[in-house]
Amino acid sequence: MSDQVTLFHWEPNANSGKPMLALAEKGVKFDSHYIDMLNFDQHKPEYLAINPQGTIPAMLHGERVLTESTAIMEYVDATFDGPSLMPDDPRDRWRIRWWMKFMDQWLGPSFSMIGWSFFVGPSVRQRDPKELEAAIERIPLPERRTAWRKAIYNLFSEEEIAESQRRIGIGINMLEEALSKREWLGSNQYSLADVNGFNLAYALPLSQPHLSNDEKTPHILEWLRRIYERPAVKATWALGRTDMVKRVTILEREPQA
Ligand SMILES: N[C@@H](CCC(=O)N[C@@H](CS)C(=O)NCC(=O)O)C(=O)O
Repeated sequence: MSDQVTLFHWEPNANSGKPMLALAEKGVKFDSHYIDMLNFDQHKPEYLAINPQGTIPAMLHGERVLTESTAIMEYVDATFDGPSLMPDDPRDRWRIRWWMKFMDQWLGPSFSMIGWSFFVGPSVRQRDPKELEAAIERIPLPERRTAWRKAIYNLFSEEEIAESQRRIGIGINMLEEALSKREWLGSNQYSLADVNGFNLAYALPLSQPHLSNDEKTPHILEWLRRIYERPAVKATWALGRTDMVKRVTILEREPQA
């Protein structure tokens, strides 16, 4: 089997950023294919031939096709040399998987709803309505079709947004508490939980300044800044193209006087 790694990804953010950063942390060279999500590249036949669900990311390793961002990260960590992103201790592994499940299933969708409502929708809304409708019709998964419709036509209800905000508030408190007990999120070493968490939370001080700031959540801020300083993060975020990911520079430390 060829060892070639190809990653189809959008911005280093949420789901795409997870395997991008895991590969960078392991020092794995990969062929990067930027899928412009705002141009609906993920629903074009050439990409559907790789992932018929029309979602990103997807990774090719030789002949293998891998989907699901968190599962791809675990594959990357287990397959390639380089620093381990999963400790050996079963309790640490449990905690890391606990956090990843919590983020992927419960907290992440709330961040996503806010992001789609404030960034994705407004980024495409002004395009030709007929083209947009045709683009929506081409989306393979009904739930993604619904998400696009809500984003484009601004149909997220006040209740939905309020519920997402509520969950983000709870998630921030949980992160702050966990990070006040140990240096990293899931164990005493930097792990997949931190990679996952950074992708979700890197812009918190900008997107939720009233809930996450140096006074209210000092441990979260220090954790984000420490991760931001890693060379793998710098290399990964340099692959971003939109203003959304440029927000990461909020984590730059103030120069010491
Ligand atoms: N559970 C999947 C979710 C993948 C997913 O929904 N990705 C979003 C981007 S963050 C996507 O592909 N959206 C494209 C679309 O909805 O058209 C994973 O973690 O890989």
